[in-house]
Amino acid sequence: MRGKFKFTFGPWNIHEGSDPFGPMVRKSIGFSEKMSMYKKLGFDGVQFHDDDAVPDLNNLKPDQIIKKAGELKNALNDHGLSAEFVAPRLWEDEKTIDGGYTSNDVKCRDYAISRSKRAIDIANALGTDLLVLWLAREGTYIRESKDSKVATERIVSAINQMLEYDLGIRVCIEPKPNEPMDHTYIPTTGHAIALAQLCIDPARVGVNIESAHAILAGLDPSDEMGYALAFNKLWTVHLNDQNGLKFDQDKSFGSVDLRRAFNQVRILDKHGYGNNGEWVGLDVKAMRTQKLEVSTKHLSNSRTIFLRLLELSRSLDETKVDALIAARDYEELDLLIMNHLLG
Ligand code: XUL
Ligand code: MN
Repeated sequence: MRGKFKFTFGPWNIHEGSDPFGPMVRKSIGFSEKMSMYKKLGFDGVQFHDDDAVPDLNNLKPDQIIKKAGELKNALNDHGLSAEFVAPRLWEDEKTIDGGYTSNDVKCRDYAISRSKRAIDIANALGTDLLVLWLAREGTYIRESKDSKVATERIVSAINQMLEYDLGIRVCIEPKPNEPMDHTYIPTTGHAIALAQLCIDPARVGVNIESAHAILAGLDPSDEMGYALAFNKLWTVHLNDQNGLKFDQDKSFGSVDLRRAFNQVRILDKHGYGNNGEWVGLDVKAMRTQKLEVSTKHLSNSRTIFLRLLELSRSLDETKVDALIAARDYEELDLLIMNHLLG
């Protein structure tokens, strides 16, 4: 079965270019202007952090949050766009300095859970059943500051409270091994899928695999995807690229390692990704050097590369591949793939 591909990105993927060492270099673009850019760039869906959808939500009551999210839903409809997921942003507030669900302070843990419930309310108002958890600060700078068994149990308990709060919500963990933390508790797809088994309804806990995060863990993103597909748990992806073990770069898809990108497209297509409504999400950032007028090219380029790699994947002579596998001639298979990629 072939895949079916439609694309999303988040408003944070059109950004001002600030980094830890320097300020913004491009002016901010408001969300309503961004909304009008999606279709032109070839995208049909929007990924949201809770406060991308409802700014200043900490100062609003739950019913006010739902009302504002409802207004946003109407605006999305006007643009012909869907909401793919909502992710509680549990890494900026002062109450999440030491983590959200794994914070050592019970008041901060309660805040993280209540904020996650607000994110679920927003997801419902926006018409999506997907909640993404990037567990940004659920880890440590020094091992002694938290107990990893207790932390794991606290993440499970938090997810259980979300599953109980809304019997229709699906929770999608986005693993990442480090940054901002030295080590996080759910660094890989395997950790996330195993964690799902500890939850009260494992069938409603899946993964969002980000290419760069897998690479930062020293793993191959396409193998991570295949693993999640074997568990029917690949519910979304964050495609991008990453040049080795350093800060999370969110480079355009395929821009570092075309073959690695090809293999991600190939595994998704071979196993019918998208036929159950899954989206191809991008999590890419424009280079800081990019001028404002051309600061969305990383998005359209990533989509273009995905589609070009899809053509290559579909035009690969699978009979030859099978014959070389049967002959165990992987050197020739290597050359076949490289020649195919070189065109
Ligand atoms: C962080 C990251 C986040 C999530 C969304 O590395 O990838 O942008 O994807 O919360
Ligand atoms: Mn991501």
